[in-house]
Amino acid sequence: MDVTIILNKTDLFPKDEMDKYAAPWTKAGYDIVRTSVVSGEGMDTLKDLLKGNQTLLVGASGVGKSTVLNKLIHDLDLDTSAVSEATGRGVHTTTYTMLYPYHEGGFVADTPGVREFFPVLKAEFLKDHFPEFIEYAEECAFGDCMHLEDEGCGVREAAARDDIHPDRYISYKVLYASLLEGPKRGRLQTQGNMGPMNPMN
Ligand SMILES: Nc1nc2c(ncn2[C@@H]2O[C@H](COP(=O)(O)OP(=O)(O)O)[C@@H](O)[C@H]2O)c(=O)[nH]1
Ligand SMILES: [Mg+2]
Ligand SMILES: [Zn+2]
Repeated sequence: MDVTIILNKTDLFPKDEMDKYAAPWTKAGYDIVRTSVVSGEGMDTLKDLLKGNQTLLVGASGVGKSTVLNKLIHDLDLDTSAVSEATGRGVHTTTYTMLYPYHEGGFVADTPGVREFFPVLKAEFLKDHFPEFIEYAEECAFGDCMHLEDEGCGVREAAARDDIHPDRYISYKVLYASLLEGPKRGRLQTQGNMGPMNPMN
């Protein structure tokens, strides 16, 4: 599965602000595409990404997922709505996940936005989802190092030297702690069926 990070609404922010915002993922080696439905920036790149692939668009409510798809796919007319002035957050306009055929080949799914992100996975496997940690993990004193506060942790040292973006290392530790704690009530309801097969149990 290939991951591309899309930074939409570039028309609303100065470039240096976007650069600063993107820095943790740029440094981690992710592909980043900057887009704007208003200026048209990045739309051709997005089309190339969709072509022939099965794509899932994921992101917070209000970031523009449905608007972007309306622009890219002929005759598509998904509902969109302005970010709430009262809360500054997106409104959950899209309420279900739906797969649309892309006219140049492939499929793309629009998804309801998320207000909170909670991966369903065991804490011990979280490190495998931070690809830039791998080369530094080889320097950890212990093979089963979880890259927390241990002495002799290559990942922790790399973050202290800025070889790993410190924000990514902080994200890792915050996510790790929340995975140990498990989902909070209320979050559970957004996770679908948390049956006995679920790794969180
Ligand atoms: N300025 C600007 N507004 C955008 C852009 N893309 C989407 N929007 C607006 O952002 C709001 C939320 O869009 P929507 O597609 O409903 O977001 P979704 O919840 O991610 O599907 C709408 O008012 C859109 O018109 C963009 O590139 N630039
Ligand atoms: Mg939507
Ligand atoms: Zn380590």
